Formats: sequence, structure tokens, C-alpha cells
Amino acid sequence: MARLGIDKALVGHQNESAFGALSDDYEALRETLERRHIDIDKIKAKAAAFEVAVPSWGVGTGGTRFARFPGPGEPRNILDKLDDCAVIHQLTGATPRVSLHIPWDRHDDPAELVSYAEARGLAFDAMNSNTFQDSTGQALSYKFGSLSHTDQAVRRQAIEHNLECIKFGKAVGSKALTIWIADGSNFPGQSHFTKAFERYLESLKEIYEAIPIDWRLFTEHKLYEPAFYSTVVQDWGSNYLIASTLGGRAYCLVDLGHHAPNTNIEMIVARLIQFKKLGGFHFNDSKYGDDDLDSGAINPYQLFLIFNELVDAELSSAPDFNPAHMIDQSHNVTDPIESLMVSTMEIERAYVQAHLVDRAALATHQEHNDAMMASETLKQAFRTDVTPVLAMARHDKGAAIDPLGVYRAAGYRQKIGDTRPKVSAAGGGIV
Ligand code: RM4
Ligand code: MN
Ligand code: MN
Repeated sequence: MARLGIDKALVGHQNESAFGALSDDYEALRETLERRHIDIDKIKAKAAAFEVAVPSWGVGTGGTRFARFPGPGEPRNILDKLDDCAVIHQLTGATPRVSLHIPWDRHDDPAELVSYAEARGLAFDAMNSNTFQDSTGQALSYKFGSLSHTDQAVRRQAIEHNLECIKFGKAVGSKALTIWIADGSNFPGQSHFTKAFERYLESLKEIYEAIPIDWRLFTEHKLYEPAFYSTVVQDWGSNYLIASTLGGRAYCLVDLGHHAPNTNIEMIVARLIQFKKLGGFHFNDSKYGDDDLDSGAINPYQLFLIFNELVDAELSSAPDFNPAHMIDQSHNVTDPIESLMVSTMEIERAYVQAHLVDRAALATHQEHNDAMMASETLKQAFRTDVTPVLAMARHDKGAAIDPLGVYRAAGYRQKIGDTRPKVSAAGGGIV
């Protein structure tokens, strides 16, 4: 199949014209950081090594429960999605893996999927199961739950689905399964909290047993939606109980949008690190709920504070610390490829800024209860514009200095708009 992507010559040409100004900015920042005893080249190496996985479901236009407004060139299947993901990786140089969602990305021939991905410099990240909606041909409904359903037959069906995801994941080289369930209740009294959680744990035990020895199982908590009174995996406390009940290969996944507004997520992250149960992230941003907005679009300081905890753990070699970085967003009003590229750079920016924190000074301020200087120490790092570091890291690996500029100049969206027939705008939904 013809390889789409962005013309390499265009990337090279755009990089050449941007390189002079970038070098000046990079050298100016070198001086600034030198005064703080920070070696910019070492920070650049950190930036270059940073990776985040892209969600296959993020390259199509999302929607709300009211409507979906698709744009031109919507991906029609997983192969189209991989083409779009390849563009994101080509230009950012930081997204070599794609996270798949079953049944949305079901494909008859996993081997074909692997070679298609490999030809585009891609591999596969965590598998995601889906028991939050009914798919065509499915025998029993998930209307009243899945892995925690009162009916044993529905639980069995949901377990089997997760086993199918593991099987598919093995065939495509994935190393993790992420489970998020929509199970919960809308009315007080509708569901017996304890019995529902017992049933969930029983189902999870069977799935956990099927997880290969070199895989990890991630469970994702979420306080509400689509259930509006209670959810079975409501919060990080329930999530921690799941992971610790199941065993050493089970970890908690933190989706940034799955908390009540103003929740101190960075503290949750610190707790999970301390007790060796932080599995990874679904990055996004939110204002009110599970908005699935672009990472760093609303609250970049929160993103930085989360990375401050992660980098603290990285630098102190915290045990069993290897968080998976994944994006989970829904792009309703932007070109999804642009959103995913910008989000990738914002996540990377927070990571790099967190490496600028003067940790010795911070520790001293904490010891002396100097709240003002502790805060200022973090702020100094957060206020530093690391754009030239990120851009130079991209340049060095042959990605784009200005991914958005190159993407627009390449006219990729227009081109695929011509080759991919327009899809129906009907219905709401997240994909
Ligand atoms: C859920 C949750 C899951 C994601 C679905 C699409 O709210 O975040 O991770 O797979 O949305
Ligand atoms: Mn998620
Ligand atoms: Mn979500």
C-alpha cells in the first residue's frame, strides 16, 4: 500500500530555514541555564529520550453526547489511523507507539497490522478493552454493567472480551492491557457497593491470570460518567485496592480527566509511586470533568507539577517506577493530528521543565519550612521557556523543528480529504 506521510524533503527544507533562529535561541538558553549550573545538552538528551503513546481513537474527530462534527479525511479504519499516527511521529519524533482499542481497531490479520505499522516506524502500546458499549453481534448488553454485572453470563462475556484483547495484543507485540469500565449506578440503592466490587474483583482475577508474565495490567479509575451516582472503580483508593489485591503485575492508571475539579492529582501520583503501584497515565486536560481536552491546554502548571513528582522519582531511582505515557483525548474542534502533535510537545515540555527544578534547593526550603522559596523554586523551572530544547531535540533526530508549520505546509489533511470518502456525521460519541 502506498506510503503516505510527509515529504522528507519538505521537512528538511523547513528545518534548514528555521535552524539559524533556533540555534540563536538555543545558545541564549544555554547561557541562562549555565548560570543555574544546568547543562542544556543533558536536558536535550532527556527531551530526545521522552516518548508518549498516541491513542488510535484520538486521530478521528471526537464528539459529545450531542453531536459529532467530522472533518475532512477522517480515518476509516485502523490502517488509516496508523497513517495519521505515523505523521505525528514523523514530525514530533516522540510517538513511536500506538495504543489500540478493541473492538474499534479489530483487524483480521494482526501480522499485517504489525508490518503496516513497522513500515511506518510504529509499534503498539497498551491494548484497551471496551465493555462500556455494546458492539454489533454481541449476545448480551452492558447496559447495567460488564465485569461487575449482577448476571454471571454478562460478566463471562466481558471477561472473554478482555481475554480476546490479550490475545490480540500478544499478536501485535503489546505489553499491557488497560481496563476502564463504565459500571456504576445512577440511583442511590440501585447497586450494592460491596457486592459489585466483589464481582468486579472476581472478574479481574481471571483476567489477571491470563496476563503474560512480561505484561502489566492497568486499571483506570473514574469518578462519574456514564454512571452519575456511583462508579465501581470510583477513585484512586479503589484502584489501589484492585492493584494490590491482584498482585505484582497490576498497576493503577491515572487518567488526568478522571478526578473531581481541583483534585490534587500530583499528590495521588506521589502516593502511587511510593507504594509501587503507578502504572502510567492517560494524558489530557480538563476544566469540568472528563473533558478529554488537549494536554496542557487548560492547566499546564498542573501538568508540570505531576511531572515534578515523576522526575523526582526518576532521579531518585524509585523502585518499580516505569510509568507508561499515553494520551487519551477527544478532539472535537481541531484537526486531531494537530492536537496530538501539540499535546505531545506540551507533555514533553512539562517533563523537560521538571528536569530544571533545583532539587537540592527545594529540599533545603522544605526542610526549613520556607514555603515561599519552595514555591519559587518550582516556579523558576516552570517559567523557563524550554521550546528551543524541544525543537533542537526534534531537529537532531530528523523530526520537524516546527511540526505544526510543516504539517500545514504539507497539506496532508487536504490530500487525505481527497482520498478518503467523507464519513457520516450522524450520532454523538467519543470516536
Ligand atoms: C474513557 C476512559 C478510557 C477510554 C475511553 C474512550 O473515559 O478514559 O480510558 O478508553 O474513555
Ligand atoms: Mn482514559
Ligand atoms: Mn476518560
